[in-house]
Amino acid sequence: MADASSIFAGIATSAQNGAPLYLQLKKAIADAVRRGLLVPGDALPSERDIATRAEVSRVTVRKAVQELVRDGMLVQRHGSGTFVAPRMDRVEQSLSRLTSFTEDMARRGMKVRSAWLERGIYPPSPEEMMVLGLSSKELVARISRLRIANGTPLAIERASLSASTLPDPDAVGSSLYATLEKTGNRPVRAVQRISAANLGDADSKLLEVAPGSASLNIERISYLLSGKVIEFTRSVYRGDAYDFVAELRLSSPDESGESIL
Ligand code: 16G
Repeated sequence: MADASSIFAGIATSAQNGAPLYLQLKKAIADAVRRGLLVPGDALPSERDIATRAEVSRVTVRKAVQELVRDGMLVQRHGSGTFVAPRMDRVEQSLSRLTSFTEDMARRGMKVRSAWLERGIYPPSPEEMMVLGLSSKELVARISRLRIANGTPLAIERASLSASTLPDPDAVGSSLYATLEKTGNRPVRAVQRISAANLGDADSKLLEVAPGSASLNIERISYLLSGKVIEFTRSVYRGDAYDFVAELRLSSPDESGESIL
Protein backbone atom coordinates (compact mmCIF):
# COMPACT_ATOMS: atom_id res chain seq x y z
CA MET A 1 0.00 0.00 0.00
CA ALA A 2 1.21 3.53 -0.75
CA ASP A 3 1.12 6.28 1.85
CA ALA A 4 -2.16 5.28 3.46
CA SER A 5 -2.12 7.99 6.10
CA SER A 6 -2.50 10.71 3.47
CA ILE A 7 -5.63 8.97 2.17
CA PHE A 8 -7.43 9.21 5.47
CA ALA A 9 -5.94 12.38 6.92
CA GLY A 10 -7.92 15.56 7.17
CA ILE A 11 -11.39 14.13 6.50
CA ALA A 12 -12.84 15.66 9.66
CA THR A 13 -11.17 19.04 9.15
CA SER A 14 -12.49 19.36 5.60
CA ALA A 15 -16.02 18.61 6.84
CA GLN A 16 -17.10 22.23 6.43
CA ASN A 17 -18.12 21.61 2.82
CA GLY A 18 -21.38 20.09 4.01
CA ALA A 19 -21.25 16.44 2.87
CA PRO A 20 -21.66 13.92 5.72
CA LEU A 21 -18.33 12.69 7.08
CA TYR A 22 -18.92 9.08 6.07
CA LEU A 23 -19.51 10.15 2.46
CA GLN A 24 -16.29 12.18 2.47
CA LEU A 25 -14.40 9.20 3.84
CA LYS A 26 -16.04 6.90 1.30
CA LYS A 27 -15.00 9.25 -1.52
CA ALA A 28 -11.43 9.49 -0.18
CA ILE A 29 -11.10 5.68 -0.17
CA ALA A 30 -12.74 5.31 -3.61
CA ASP A 31 -10.46 8.03 -5.05
CA ALA A 32 -7.41 6.26 -3.59
CA VAL A 33 -8.46 3.03 -5.32
CA ARG A 34 -9.06 4.82 -8.64
CA ARG A 35 -5.71 6.64 -8.44
CA GLY A 36 -3.91 3.39 -7.62
CA LEU A 37 -2.84 4.42 -4.11
CA LEU A 38 -4.72 1.34 -2.95
CA VAL A 39 -4.61 -1.59 -5.35
CA PRO A 40 -6.66 -4.80 -5.59
CA GLY A 41 -5.75 -7.15 -2.77
CA ASP A 42 -4.50 -4.35 -0.47
CA ALA A 43 -5.79 -4.67 3.06
CA LEU A 44 -7.43 -1.62 4.56
CA PRO A 45 -6.12 -0.55 7.97
CA SER A 46 -8.36 -1.56 10.88
CA GLU A 47 -11.51 0.41 11.61
CA ARG A 48 -9.86 1.86 14.69
CA ASP A 49 -6.75 2.92 12.72
CA ILE A 50 -8.74 4.64 10.02
CA ALA A 51 -10.88 6.39 12.64
CA THR A 52 -7.75 7.75 14.34
CA ARG A 53 -6.08 8.89 11.13
CA ALA A 54 -9.21 10.46 9.67
CA GLU A 55 -10.23 11.87 13.06
CA VAL A 56 -13.75 10.48 12.76
CA SER A 57 -15.74 7.99 14.82
CA ARG A 58 -15.59 4.24 14.20
CA VAL A 59 -19.29 4.35 13.31
CA THR A 60 -18.44 6.76 10.47
CA VAL A 61 -15.69 4.43 9.23
CA ARG A 62 -18.02 1.42 9.39
CA LYS A 63 -20.69 3.22 7.36
CA ALA A 64 -18.23 4.31 4.65
CA VAL A 65 -16.71 0.83 4.42
CA GLN A 66 -20.12 -0.87 4.35
CA GLU A 67 -21.18 1.26 1.38
CA LEU A 68 -17.98 0.47 -0.52
CA VAL A 69 -18.53 -3.25 0.17
CA ARG A 70 -22.09 -2.90 -1.09
CA ASP A 71 -20.77 -1.18 -4.24
CA GLY A 72 -18.29 -4.01 -4.77
CA MET A 73 -15.18 -1.84 -4.45
CA LEU A 74 -14.11 -3.48 -1.17
CA VAL A 75 -14.54 -7.04 0.04
CA GLN A 76 -14.72 -8.22 3.63
CA ARG A 77 -13.22 -11.57 4.56
CA HIS A 78 -14.43 -12.89 7.83
CA GLY A 79 -11.69 -12.82 10.45
CA SER A 80 -9.04 -11.35 8.16
CA GLY A 81 -10.29 -7.85 7.37
CA THR A 82 -11.30 -5.61 4.51
CA PHE A 83 -9.55 -5.62 1.14
CA VAL A 84 -9.68 -3.77 -2.15
CA ALA A 85 -11.75 -5.98 -4.50
CA PRO A 86 -10.13 -7.56 -7.56
CA ARG A 87 -9.99 -5.18 -10.52
CA MET A 88 -12.85 -5.33 -12.95
CA ASP A 89 -11.87 -6.70 -16.33
CA ARG A 90 -13.17 -5.04 -19.45
CA VAL A 91 -16.76 -6.11 -19.94
CA GLU A 92 -17.38 -8.12 -23.10
CA GLN A 93 -20.88 -7.68 -24.38
CA SER A 94 -22.37 -9.86 -27.10
CA LEU A 95 -24.11 -7.95 -29.86
CA SER A 96 -26.41 -10.80 -30.75
CA ARG A 97 -28.51 -11.04 -27.59
CA LEU A 98 -31.15 -8.58 -26.52
CA THR A 99 -30.43 -8.43 -22.81
CA SER A 100 -30.72 -5.74 -20.17
CA PHE A 101 -27.86 -4.10 -18.34
CA THR A 102 -29.02 -5.75 -15.10
CA GLU A 103 -29.00 -9.21 -16.71
CA ASP A 104 -25.61 -8.63 -18.38
CA MET A 105 -23.96 -7.69 -15.11
CA ALA A 106 -25.74 -10.36 -13.02
CA ARG A 107 -24.41 -13.01 -15.42
CA ARG A 108 -20.91 -11.80 -14.60
CA GLY A 109 -21.63 -11.85 -10.87
CA MET A 110 -21.32 -8.07 -10.68
CA LYS A 111 -23.31 -5.87 -8.35
CA VAL A 112 -25.39 -3.30 -10.22
CA ARG A 113 -26.55 0.03 -8.95
CA SER A 114 -28.08 2.96 -10.81
CA ALA A 115 -28.03 6.64 -9.94
CA TRP A 116 -31.09 8.43 -11.28
CA LEU A 117 -30.31 11.49 -13.38
CA GLU A 118 -33.81 12.23 -14.64
CA ARG A 119 -37.22 10.61 -14.77
CA GLY A 120 -40.58 12.02 -15.71
CA ILE A 121 -43.18 12.65 -18.37
CA TYR A 122 -42.46 15.35 -20.98
CA PRO A 123 -43.66 16.67 -24.34
CA PRO A 124 -41.64 14.71 -26.91
CA SER A 125 -38.72 16.18 -28.88
CA PRO A 126 -38.99 16.02 -32.69
CA GLU A 127 -36.51 13.10 -32.67
CA GLU A 128 -38.54 11.19 -30.06
CA MET A 129 -41.74 11.81 -32.03
CA MET A 130 -40.15 10.43 -35.15
CA VAL A 131 -38.53 7.36 -33.60
CA LEU A 132 -41.35 6.42 -31.22
CA GLY A 133 -44.09 7.33 -33.72
CA LEU A 134 -45.71 9.89 -31.38
CA SER A 135 -47.89 12.86 -32.30
CA SER A 136 -47.16 16.27 -30.79
CA LYS A 137 -50.15 15.79 -28.45
CA GLU A 138 -48.76 12.60 -26.95
CA LEU A 139 -46.22 12.49 -24.14
CA VAL A 140 -42.92 10.75 -23.61
CA ALA A 141 -41.52 9.04 -20.51
CA ARG A 142 -37.80 9.68 -20.00
CA ILE A 143 -35.52 7.84 -17.64
CA SER A 144 -31.84 8.67 -17.42
CA ARG A 145 -29.51 6.67 -15.27
CA LEU A 146 -25.86 6.33 -14.45
CA ARG A 147 -25.24 2.58 -14.45
CA ILE A 148 -22.69 1.39 -11.93
CA ALA A 149 -21.20 -2.11 -11.71
CA ASN A 150 -19.06 -3.17 -8.77
CA GLY A 151 -18.71 0.48 -7.80
CA THR A 152 -17.45 1.58 -11.25
CA PRO A 153 -19.68 3.85 -13.31
CA LEU A 154 -19.88 2.15 -16.73
CA ALA A 155 -22.52 3.94 -18.73
CA ILE A 156 -25.04 6.74 -18.87
CA GLU A 157 -28.34 5.58 -20.36
CA ARG A 158 -31.06 7.97 -21.46
CA ALA A 159 -34.20 6.06 -22.42
CA SER A 160 -37.36 7.47 -24.00
CA LEU A 161 -40.60 5.51 -24.23
CA SER A 162 -44.13 6.48 -25.10
CA ALA A 163 -45.93 7.61 -21.92
CA SER A 164 -48.70 5.19 -22.87
CA THR A 165 -46.16 2.35 -22.45
CA LEU A 166 -44.62 3.75 -19.28
CA PRO A 167 -47.19 6.08 -17.67
CA ASP A 168 -45.34 6.12 -14.34
CA PRO A 169 -41.54 6.33 -14.73
CA ASP A 170 -41.27 6.28 -10.92
CA ALA A 171 -42.47 2.67 -11.06
CA VAL A 172 -39.17 1.60 -12.63
CA GLY A 173 -37.09 -0.10 -9.95
CA SER A 174 -33.63 -1.42 -10.69
CA SER A 175 -34.46 -2.69 -14.21
CA LEU A 176 -36.40 -1.04 -17.03
CA TYR A 177 -36.78 -4.33 -18.89
CA ALA A 178 -38.18 -6.03 -15.78
CA THR A 179 -40.79 -3.25 -15.53
CA LEU A 180 -41.65 -3.59 -19.24
CA GLU A 181 -41.88 -7.37 -18.88
CA LYS A 182 -44.63 -7.01 -16.26
CA THR A 183 -46.90 -5.27 -18.78
CA GLY A 184 -45.97 -7.51 -21.70
CA ASN A 185 -43.89 -4.73 -23.27
CA ARG A 186 -40.43 -6.22 -23.12
CA PRO A 187 -38.74 -5.74 -26.50
CA VAL A 188 -37.92 -8.81 -28.57
CA ARG A 189 -35.76 -7.18 -31.24
CA ALA A 190 -33.52 -4.14 -31.38
CA VAL A 191 -31.32 -2.24 -33.78
CA GLN A 192 -28.23 -0.74 -32.25
CA ARG A 193 -25.93 1.89 -33.70
CA ILE A 194 -22.51 2.30 -32.10
CA SER A 195 -20.17 5.20 -32.74
CA ALA A 196 -16.94 6.41 -31.21
CA ALA A 197 -16.85 9.72 -29.35
CA ASN A 198 -14.95 11.68 -26.75
CA LEU A 199 -16.58 12.52 -23.45
CA GLY A 200 -17.57 16.08 -22.70
CA ASP A 201 -17.16 17.64 -19.27
CA ALA A 202 -20.52 16.65 -17.76
CA ASP A 203 -20.52 13.01 -18.90
CA SER A 204 -16.84 12.50 -18.02
CA LYS A 205 -17.54 13.74 -14.51
CA LEU A 206 -20.41 11.25 -14.13
CA LEU A 207 -18.29 8.39 -15.50
CA GLU A 208 -15.34 9.46 -13.33
CA VAL A 209 -12.81 9.67 -16.17
CA ALA A 210 -10.88 12.61 -17.61
CA PRO A 211 -12.73 14.95 -20.00
CA GLY A 212 -12.04 13.94 -23.60
CA SER A 213 -11.68 10.22 -22.74
CA ALA A 214 -12.89 7.76 -25.36
CA SER A 215 -16.48 6.59 -25.21
CA LEU A 216 -18.94 4.55 -27.24
CA ASN A 217 -22.20 6.23 -28.07
CA ILE A 218 -24.93 3.64 -28.53
CA GLU A 219 -28.40 4.22 -29.84
CA ARG A 220 -30.81 1.34 -29.32
CA ILE A 221 -34.25 1.23 -30.91
CA SER A 222 -36.20 -1.75 -29.59
CA TYR A 223 -39.31 -3.34 -30.97
CA LEU A 224 -42.19 -5.50 -29.80
CA LEU A 225 -43.14 -8.60 -31.78
CA SER A 226 -45.87 -6.50 -33.45
CA GLY A 227 -43.17 -4.24 -34.93
CA LYS A 228 -44.07 -1.31 -32.66
CA VAL A 229 -41.07 0.70 -31.39
CA ILE A 230 -41.03 0.42 -27.62
CA GLU A 231 -37.73 1.99 -26.54
CA PHE A 232 -35.36 4.63 -27.85
CA THR A 233 -32.24 4.73 -25.71
CA ARG A 234 -29.09 6.76 -26.18
CA SER A 235 -26.24 5.51 -24.08
CA VAL A 236 -22.70 6.61 -23.45
CA TYR A 237 -20.39 3.76 -22.44
CA ARG A 238 -16.87 4.18 -21.10
CA GLY A 239 -14.44 3.29 -23.86
CA ASP A 240 -11.92 1.85 -21.40
CA ALA A 241 -14.35 -0.61 -19.85
CA TYR A 242 -16.47 -2.06 -22.60
CA ASP A 243 -15.91 -4.32 -25.62
CA PHE A 244 -18.86 -5.09 -27.85
CA VAL A 245 -18.42 -8.43 -29.56
CA ALA A 246 -20.33 -9.56 -32.66
CA GLU A 247 -20.36 -13.05 -34.12
CA LEU A 248 -20.11 -13.07 -37.91
CA ARG A 249 -21.11 -15.96 -40.17
CA LEU A 250 -20.59 -16.61 -43.83
CA SER A 251 -24.08 -16.20 -45.26
CA SER A 252 -25.42 -19.26 -47.08
CA PRO A 253 -26.19 -18.79 -50.80
CA ASP A 254 -29.96 -18.94 -50.24
CA GLU A 255 -29.88 -15.99 -47.79
CA SER A 256 -30.96 -12.74 -49.38
CA GLY A 257 -28.44 -10.62 -47.46
CA GLU A 258 -31.21 -8.17 -46.63
CA SER A 259 -30.20 -5.28 -44.41
CA ILE A 260 -31.48 -5.38 -40.81
CA LEU A 261 -32.21 -1.70 -41.10
C1 16G B 1 -29.11 -2.07 -21.89
C2 16G B 1 -29.55 -1.31 -23.13
C3 16G B 1 -30.57 -0.26 -22.88
C4 16G B 1 -31.69 -0.79 -22.02
C5 16G B 1 -31.13 -1.36 -20.75
C6 16G B 1 -32.20 -1.95 -19.84
C7 16G B 1 -27.37 -1.26 -24.36
C8 16G B 1 -26.42 -0.46 -25.12
N1 16G B 1 -28.43 -0.67 -23.84
O1 16G B 1 -28.23 -1.34 -21.15
O2 16G B 1 -31.10 0.15 -24.13
O3 16G B 1 -32.62 0.24 -21.72
O4 16G B 1 -30.23 -2.40 -21.06
O5 16G B 1 -31.55 -2.36 -18.66
O6 16G B 1 -27.18 -2.43 -24.25
P1 16G B 1 -32.26 -2.57 -17.27
O7 16G B 1 -33.41 -3.50 -17.52
O8 16G B 1 -31.22 -3.12 -16.39
O9 16G B 1 -32.77 -1.23 -16.82
